[in-house]
Amino acid sequence: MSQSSTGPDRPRVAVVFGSPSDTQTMSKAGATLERFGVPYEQVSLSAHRAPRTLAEYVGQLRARDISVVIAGAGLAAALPGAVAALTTLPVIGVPISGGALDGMDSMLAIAQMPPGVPVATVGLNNSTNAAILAIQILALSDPDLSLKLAAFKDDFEQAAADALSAAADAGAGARP
Ligand code: C2R
Repeated sequence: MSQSSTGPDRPRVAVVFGSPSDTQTMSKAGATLERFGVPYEQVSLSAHRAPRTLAEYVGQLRARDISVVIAGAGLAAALPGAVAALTTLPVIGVPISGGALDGMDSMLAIAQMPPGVPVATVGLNNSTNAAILAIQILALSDPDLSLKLAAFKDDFEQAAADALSAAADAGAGARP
């Protein structure tokens, strides 16, 4: 298990992934959490390879005031489901591409959880969306984060409006 966390504040989100080889894909979650000023920790820990260590780690999350777990894994991705089996915290799963089936295996393994043990599954390699969803969950009881999310969504509207008016200007300029 390798573990790191950001800054002096207590982490609110745990970003867990099955192998150090997943680090690059999962780093977008960390970058997004940092952008919103959400402290997090990052842990490489496999359910298949180290089940007892995983159980011990997950068992302590709630007492450590972690609120959401983001879990990424490729291939026969047991990790997100195993985390969800071990905690009542919300778990967001990130399927990771690679291997003979290029992520179809991990996508189905993470999404197709049995009733009673949900894992909120985002798109293949989309750890950015996992972080946004984690932030949306935290924002339910954090007005500052809620404001930051509203500004983030407004940026999309502004970019679309800017693109529309640029296209209209270019069209007007092209007329004879
Ligand atoms: P290695 O590169 O370490 O061989 O891992 C990892 O998430 C990674 O994408 C290859 C792939 O195996 C995945 N893995 C899992 C689990 N442990 C490792 N899906 C697990 O416990 O679910």
